[in-house]
Amino acid sequence: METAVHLRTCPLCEAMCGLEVHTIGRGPDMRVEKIVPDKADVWSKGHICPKGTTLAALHEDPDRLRVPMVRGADGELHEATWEEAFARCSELLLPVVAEHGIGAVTAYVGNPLAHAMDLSRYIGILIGMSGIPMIYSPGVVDQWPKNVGAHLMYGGMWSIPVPDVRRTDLFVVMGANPSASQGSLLACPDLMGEIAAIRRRGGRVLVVDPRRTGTADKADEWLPINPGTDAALLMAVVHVLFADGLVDLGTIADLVDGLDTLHEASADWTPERVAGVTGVDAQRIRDLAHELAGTSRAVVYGRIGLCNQEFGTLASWLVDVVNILTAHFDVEGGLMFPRAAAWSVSTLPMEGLDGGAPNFGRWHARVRGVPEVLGHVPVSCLHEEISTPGEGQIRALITVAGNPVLSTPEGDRLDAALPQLACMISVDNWVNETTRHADVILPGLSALEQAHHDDLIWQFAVGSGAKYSAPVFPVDADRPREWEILIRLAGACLGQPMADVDVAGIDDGFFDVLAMMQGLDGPTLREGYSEGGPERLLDLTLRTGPFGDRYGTVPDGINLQQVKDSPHGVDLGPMVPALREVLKTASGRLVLAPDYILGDLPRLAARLDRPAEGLVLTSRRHLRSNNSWMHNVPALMKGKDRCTLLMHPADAAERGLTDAGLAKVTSSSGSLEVPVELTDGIKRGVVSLPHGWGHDRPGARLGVAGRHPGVNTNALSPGTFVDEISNNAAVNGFPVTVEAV
Ligand SMILES: Nc1nc2c(c(=O)[nH]1)N[C@H]1C(S)=C(S)[C@@H](COP(=O)(O)OP(=O)(O)OC[C@H]3O[C@@H](n4cnc5c(=O)[nH]c(N)nc54)[C@H](O)[C@@H]3O)O[C@H]1N2
Ligand SMILES: Nc1nc2c(c(=O)[nH]1)N[C@H]1C(S)=C(S)[C@@H](COP(=O)(O)OP(=O)(O)OC[C@H]3O[C@@H](n4cnc5c(=O)[nH]c(N)nc54)[C@H](O)[C@@H]3O)O[C@H]1N2
Ligand code: SF4
Ligand SMILES: [Mo]
Repeated sequence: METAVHLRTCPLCEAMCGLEVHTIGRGPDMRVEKIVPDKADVWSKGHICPKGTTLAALHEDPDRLRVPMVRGADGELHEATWEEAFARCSELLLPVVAEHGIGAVTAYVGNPLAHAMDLSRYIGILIGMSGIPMIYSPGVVDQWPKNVGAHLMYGGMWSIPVPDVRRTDLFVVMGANPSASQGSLLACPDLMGEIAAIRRRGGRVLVVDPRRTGTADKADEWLPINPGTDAALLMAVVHVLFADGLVDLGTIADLVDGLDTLHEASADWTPERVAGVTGVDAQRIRDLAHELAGTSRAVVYGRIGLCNQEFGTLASWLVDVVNILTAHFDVEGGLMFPRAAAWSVSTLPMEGLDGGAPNFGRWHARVRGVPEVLGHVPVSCLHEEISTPGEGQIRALITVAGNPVLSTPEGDRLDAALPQLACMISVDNWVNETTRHADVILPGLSALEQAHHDDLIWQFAVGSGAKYSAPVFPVDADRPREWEILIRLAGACLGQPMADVDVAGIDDGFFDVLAMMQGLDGPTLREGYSEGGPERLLDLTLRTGPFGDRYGTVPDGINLQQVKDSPHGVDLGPMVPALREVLKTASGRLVLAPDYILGDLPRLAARLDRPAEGLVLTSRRHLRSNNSWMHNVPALMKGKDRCTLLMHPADAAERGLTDAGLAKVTSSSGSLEVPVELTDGIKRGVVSLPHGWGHDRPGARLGVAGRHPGVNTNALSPGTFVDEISNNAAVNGFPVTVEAV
């Protein structure tokens, strides 16, 4: 039997691990024998997690869609040809646009697109060219506070600095659990290995989290904190830094505006004032400020626990502020700006937004009336926009790689609203809890059928590099690729039947626009390519990126062919100071204390006096899950039930609850029943549920997941409980009652 080894980068999370995919057989009989780490991968050097080996299972999953699905007269989804599927999309979408205008159409674009070769690059066309006035995304159940901070402080919503973990000696992790997530807005293979290495070289690692996570278990110290109070803690750290004369801006002092404003704003935020609400001792807060200021290489890192909470923007902004005030910004071992080899079309500046200016509220959500922030309103507005009649009602929805019924607040209400749409088209590989409502599902390819080179993820990587993976399995040449599907959908939004859309022409135009942004002539450059599509864009963005050959004018620069010739990847070195190039604010300076963010301090101050709320719910992740979509992989579902309510034994005893007993959890939005798991590794007053479960809906086709359904925590998440200045959902820290069933 013929055997082969294919080198691939795993597209499932930010670690970007190099894999060896061993196949046997050839042609249509070829199958994967095993997947093992690629020890020679220049980036991951042999790191892997249990998800990486399941790419074959995902490819072979009998539930994965290989052909489009179209809803028939019987109300069921049936397999269809691509011609039939495109025709049905046109038949449903065109009349909506013709009768109600493009304002009646919206899209929800989900997380996997950030990791996908085609989708990450061509989503720009669906969003930019279709005329759809606004889209929804889990960005506001994720990192929008960071985007707001970056926009206001550095002048670019995607200019997000990351901790230089490989060269730091004090790593303070707030609201992140890399032992499960493998890092987020922090691409670094084997983060837990880096944490061990910090400790081996005599450094310290601190974890600030309501839960003693797998990361806290491997750290020097776990600092339990009450959910939603990190901003108060960090304001007190800032207070101490000023009060005790510890402020040092280091190498960037000449670039920072707003120091005095911040000093003034932090004047009454003493550790004693916040100790009660945070649950962190005042002396511990003082010591933390001194430790940070006194360690030459130190860094504070905040992630989803700091974003998905009531004061997400303040907390995320303060993480950067504390690093800036302690000379741990734009220097080795501190918070630094990555330099991706290929620039990402997804990070292009948004039309109508000036970096550094809080020009939000350019429009408001029709039903809830909330102002947009960086183009987004809370994703929980979507169900109201569908179900509330009137001018501007949403009648057509396109979902791309998303499962908002499980992944977004008030998912249940969205579930109930989706059948009211006149047209729902999903670009997705499974019939999941959301896409089961679609009129047409247009599937993409499995990871092993596509080429791969990360796009967004390198923008958050602790080092620069490039890694290209060729497809393992061949695919019929005439099978529409996802990039083509997105172009056709954009055309349909403009009133053209999907089959008639000039895919190549639009693709050429897209290339030309991107080339023009680099001061290059697209039509001339295109003569050098035999075909269009994502690889041509990748080559353009690599060649015009910071390490590129600029089409021959930079002698040692890189291009896609060179990357392809290096199957284990190209290492382009660690992060280097870059603030001066990154800053795109109107003043050209770093805005330390944006008025827009400071304006939220009174809301935080009011929080200090709010009485304790019984129990509050938080979220968590598990290494063998990936948001809502990998519970159909048998190997990942082995072992005990993971969808449990973590609870402190003393809180349970007060309510007559026992380990493994069933509890009823109720919030202002909903109620569900779930088994309890007792642990002393959670702060009293806090309970924790994982998200991405609730696979028991009729019509979904996820055989394995359906046998381990779990419950949907987002049925409990109140849609209006948000970080008000970013519109980001606060899925952590809302009150719930828990009682024995
Ligand atoms: N309570 C709570 N809720 C949360 C979070 C939390 O911490 N707590 N986290 C939030 C975060 S950070 C995120 S990012 C969101 C995620 O929310 P979503 O972005 O909605 O992602 P998923 O729920 O994982 O759904 C991903 C979908 O993509 C499909 N898919 C997978 N690969 C491909 C592909 O290659 N092509 C196509 N076309 N489709 C594909 C899968 O079938 C699945 O339907 O969840 C958020 N929800
Ligand atoms: N295995 C796996 N990996 C993933 C994903 C997955 O679902 N599974 N999802 C991917 C995605 S889309 C993302 S965005 C990343 C997220 O990656 P991370 O940010 O590392 O997310 P989590 O692992 O959920 O860790 C968040 C932590 O925040 C804590 N927390 C909750 N509320 C608060 C609070 O108010 N304050 C503080 N200080 N902490 C709080 C929680 O207890 C939890 O331990 O992971 C990515 N990687
Ligand atoms: S950590 Fe796991 S899921 Fe993430 S890239 Fe590596 S193998 Fe894939
Ligand atoms: Mo995410």
